[in-house]
Amino acid sequence: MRKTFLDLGMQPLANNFSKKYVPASLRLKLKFDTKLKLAMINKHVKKEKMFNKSYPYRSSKSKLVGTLFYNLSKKIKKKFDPRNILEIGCNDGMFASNFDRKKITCIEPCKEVALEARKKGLKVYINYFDDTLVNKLVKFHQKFDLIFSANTITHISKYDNVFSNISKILKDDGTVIIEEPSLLETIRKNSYDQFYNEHIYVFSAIALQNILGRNNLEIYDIENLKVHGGSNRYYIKKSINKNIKISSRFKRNMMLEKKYELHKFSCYKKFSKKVKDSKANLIKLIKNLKKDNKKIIGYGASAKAVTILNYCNLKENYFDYFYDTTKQKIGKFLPGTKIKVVKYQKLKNNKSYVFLGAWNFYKEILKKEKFFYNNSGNFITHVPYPRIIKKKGK
Ligand code: JHZ
Repeated sequence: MRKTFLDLGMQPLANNFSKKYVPASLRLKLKFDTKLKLAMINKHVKKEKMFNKSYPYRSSKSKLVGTLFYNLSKKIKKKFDPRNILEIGCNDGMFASNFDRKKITCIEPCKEVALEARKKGLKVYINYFDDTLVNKLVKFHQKFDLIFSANTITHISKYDNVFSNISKILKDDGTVIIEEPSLLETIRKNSYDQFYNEHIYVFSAIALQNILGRNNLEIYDIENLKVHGGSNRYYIKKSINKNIKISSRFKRNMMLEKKYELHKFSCYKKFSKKVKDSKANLIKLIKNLKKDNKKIIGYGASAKAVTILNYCNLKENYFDYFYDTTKQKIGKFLPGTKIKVVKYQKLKNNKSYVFLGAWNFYKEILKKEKFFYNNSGNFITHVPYPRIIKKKGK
């Protein structure tokens, strides 16, 4: 049974940046699957509508992501020494380019992004990860020692199909490493903006283990990452592989999730109440600033920011523009609004208020914007509750 716990109102496709105003047209609700203990959105948009040649997101826009990928690649080489690796959803090749090109095969359905990865000398299948491709992979590559995927699996609607296909192309003693937003962190931070049309689920370790179990796979270890607002890196093996023990770190994570009652519907009801309060408080904060004739701009036209602005109905009446470094977003409207994305410039005007659309890169941004911050510039965030971030001693 799937029970609704939150209504995010009318939402657009969060990455549909366009020169033409496109109103929000998706009624997005959040549901809890009581059998799998899975939190998910109610509507699944066709993949071709979301992930196509105009997809704007580039993982290489964040230095932090680059560093994490580099460090992980070093660990993989040392610990697993894989003969062959498959990356599902390689984006512009930021992770894969840390490896010997002969050893890694990538999949990326968004053509323009995939071509950028190919320019880095990578072998990239411009395809969705589906049955046809998996059969082709089995035929041409045999099976893989290591399969990696970051922020991709939650974007694919048929979870059983994904994992049964992964199981098909993984060697019996192979490892799967996936990184996805953490539901526990989403709830702790009240970052409801982790749910949008692309994030069909936000996994708890509990829910993911339930799905994997149906597909002859299991999590054996976990790392909690700060990136993307709080993610988990799951280490997965085949259930028949008894040579690897389940780590105590993973057991502790499961216990913590149970303590927070992520397996119970009541937890989501409480979350929903907190989200509604957050919405009311953010609206109040922004409206008060506007009443005082303050200029408000956004920093980072993220999919998450799109979700917040549409949920709170805070649009062009409140924000002058959003800064972003992504070429593919500049000159276009933030989906569902008439707010323009403009080319990023270092923050100088400390009279304006800056809403952190990329709140998850707060530390990286603060370093970049030292001048603004040190000279009484004001950042606004909604995480973990709506507020103006004050510099210590200000
Ligand atoms: P960012 C995307 O979500 C989409 P988004 C996707 N669905 C997903 O799962 C996650 O990524 C992983 C800009 N920026 O990364 C770049 C600056 O302008 O939080 C981005 O447009 N200056 C695949 O879109 C945006 O902000 C900066 O200094 O929510 C951040 O988007 C920095 C650090 C970022 O992901």
